Amino acid sequence: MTKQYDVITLFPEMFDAIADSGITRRALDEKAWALKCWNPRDFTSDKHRTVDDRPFGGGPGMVMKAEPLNAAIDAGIQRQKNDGVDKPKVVYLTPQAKPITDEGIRQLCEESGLIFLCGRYEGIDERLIQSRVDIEISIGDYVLSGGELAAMVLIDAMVRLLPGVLNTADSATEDSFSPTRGGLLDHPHYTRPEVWNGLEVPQELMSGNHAGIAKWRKRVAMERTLSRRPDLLEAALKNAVLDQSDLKILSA
Ligand code: 6GU
Repeated sequence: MTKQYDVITLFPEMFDAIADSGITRRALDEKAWALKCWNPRDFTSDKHRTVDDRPFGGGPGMVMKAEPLNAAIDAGIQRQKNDGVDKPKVVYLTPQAKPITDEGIRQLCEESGLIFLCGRYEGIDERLIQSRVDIEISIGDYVLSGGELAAMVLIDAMVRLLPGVLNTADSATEDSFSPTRGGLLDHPHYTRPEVWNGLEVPQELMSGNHAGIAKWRKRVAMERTLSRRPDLLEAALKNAVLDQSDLKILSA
């Protein structure tokens, strides 16, 4: 069924980036997912529509006030209820969390509905997080100006895994990190012309020998993983998705 995603954000127009282009747009048209943004500014009651205030204890920057976010979350939960999602989890995007992995994306993808809470400024009043947030997620060890890009990263990564979103030709089962690829990085890709800028396509790919091509791709994927992400190769061996006979391909 249609995945329901609501987003609490001061910048709803940023989400046009995933709603209006590419695979995520097509999947939205096909109702693989639905998106509704809520602006906490629309849940204020003062003349200036204030969403932030100075931090208790002093210090630089501003903090997002709890109440406008609280009311916006309620609106998202109510909308999901109307569309058949009973208790959507609230996800807070923050660099103060554990960075998500492919496995985390696949778990999140199982939820029928999610509410993404995007912070700006120095952060959000901790009591709102304590009271309303179920999951905190980071997308890596660097700091973004707000949670919006991180929420879009998560939504993009999830939507492409939904059944029927990618055609068989560009199936997600062959992506880097996919468990069906044994936790290896993807192999390189080539298309016409056969020679470009003086560079030839590897002969193995031109042979028409499907077993030979598969073997070449696996070897190059393993070499790439060894040189760029030895940590992934080690994990693949530990999880027994690769074994010593696979390693022999590397030295061959
Ligand atoms: Cl989820 N939010 C922000 N603001 N910065 C980040 C992040 C999230 N993940 C990595 N950096």
